[in-house]
Amino acid sequence: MSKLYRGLHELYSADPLAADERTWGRKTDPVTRRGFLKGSGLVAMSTALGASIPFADRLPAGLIPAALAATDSPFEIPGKQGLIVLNDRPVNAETPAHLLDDDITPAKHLFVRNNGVPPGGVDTAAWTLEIGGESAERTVTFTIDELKARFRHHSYALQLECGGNGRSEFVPPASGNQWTVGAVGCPEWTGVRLKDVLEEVGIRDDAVYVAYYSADTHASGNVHLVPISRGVPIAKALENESLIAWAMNGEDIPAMNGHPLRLVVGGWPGSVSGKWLKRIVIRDRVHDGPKMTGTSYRVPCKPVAPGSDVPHEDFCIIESMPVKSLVTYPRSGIEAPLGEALATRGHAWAGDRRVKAVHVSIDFGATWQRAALEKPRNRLAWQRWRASVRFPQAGYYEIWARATDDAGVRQPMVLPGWNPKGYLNNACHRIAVQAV
Ligand SMILES: Nc1nc2c(c(=O)[nH]1)N[C@H]1C(S)=C(S)[C@@H](COP(=O)(O)O)O[C@H]1N2
Ligand SMILES: [Mo]
Repeated sequence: MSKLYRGLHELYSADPLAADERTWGRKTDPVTRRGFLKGSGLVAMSTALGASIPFADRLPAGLIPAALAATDSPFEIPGKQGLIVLNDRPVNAETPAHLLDDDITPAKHLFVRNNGVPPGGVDTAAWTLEIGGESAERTVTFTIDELKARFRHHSYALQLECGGNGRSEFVPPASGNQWTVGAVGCPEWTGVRLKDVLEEVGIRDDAVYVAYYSADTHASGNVHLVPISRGVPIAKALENESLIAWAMNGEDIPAMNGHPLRLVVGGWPGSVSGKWLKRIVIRDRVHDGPKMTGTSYRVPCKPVAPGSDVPHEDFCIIESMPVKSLVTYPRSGIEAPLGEALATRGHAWAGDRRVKAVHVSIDFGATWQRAALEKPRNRLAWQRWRASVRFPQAGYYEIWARATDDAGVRQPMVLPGWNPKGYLNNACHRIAVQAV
């Protein structure tokens, strides 16, 4: 087996669906180890341990018991079957590309990116959201029921992608979660417009930025530290699609994705979409919370040579994410019958922009064919593409997909713009197919 195939098998072997698909090489047992998530996974965890956990209520949310963490079989997070766990302290898990095939990403297939420890024992009825800050006319606190009663409800499909998605391809490597391609998804979110709530409270003329504070706690256990508090320029906050959401796909947002309330600011790095939302501040300056300053979610303002040491003052804050696409069908590693057309498909998205075209190649980028491309369901939702490919003779092929946005910018074939923290890798996605 080549290195590529070994990599693919390792990546996909955690998927319990693997057993009933034709794939090359070694088959691993379905998942045997389960991650522990407070409230939802206790029974599963006890079963896996073969013992009850007397101090379960003291176990930090998301912590995987050492008895299970010590083996090297893959993890599974209850409610997130098939996701690949990259880290359990804090929990970070990504979705294999073929599990992102749905137009609207189901809750179980939305990646999890936690910077700290999620709040336990959430009481939705008692949850409050405070709106304030130096550029707010006043400070107002809302319960979730008040938000629901006082403002119009809106639902949008909004794609959410971690700024570090694709980091694993950086050379020299960048530290942080080694996401491959699956820190992205496009669920349908329901809530109220951030704009409606901010305007009700009152926005002063000197407002520059809108930022969040949340209920998760710092992984170190230090209660004085905030794991993450980020924001966006006021214009982005006031867009119609910037939501304070309580539902995902018509149900409560999953605990790991921010229940009971979160921000969803589509098209920008996922880190601006604050989960477990407790406070919003209208700022008279660029927000300076944790993970806003230094080199977090920033890239060199001008391109640098790979491995460069970049002075702090030469970094710029990431805004819109770049154009990108995924091949979500077929699953990498399948065998395709020779002589038959193979229907392939995926999604494409482009941050604040729209995708204008998607092309696919089966000859390593030498020639390209144009794929059919659907309109987004709404602004800032990903777009479905489809193409039919035919393999001329038996052997090994790759399907490559390449999207172009409405400003004419298209995905590079190889890692673009190396940067020290490993953000914004929008290189083309490739999957392997064997024609037989
Ligand atoms: N409160 C809080 N909000 C957060 C985070 C976090 O750790 N804490 N992670 C951010 C990051 S970096 C990303 S990419 C997205 C991930 O959202 P998801 O876990 O629902 O997929 O949430 C963002 N919002
Ligand atoms: Mo992120």
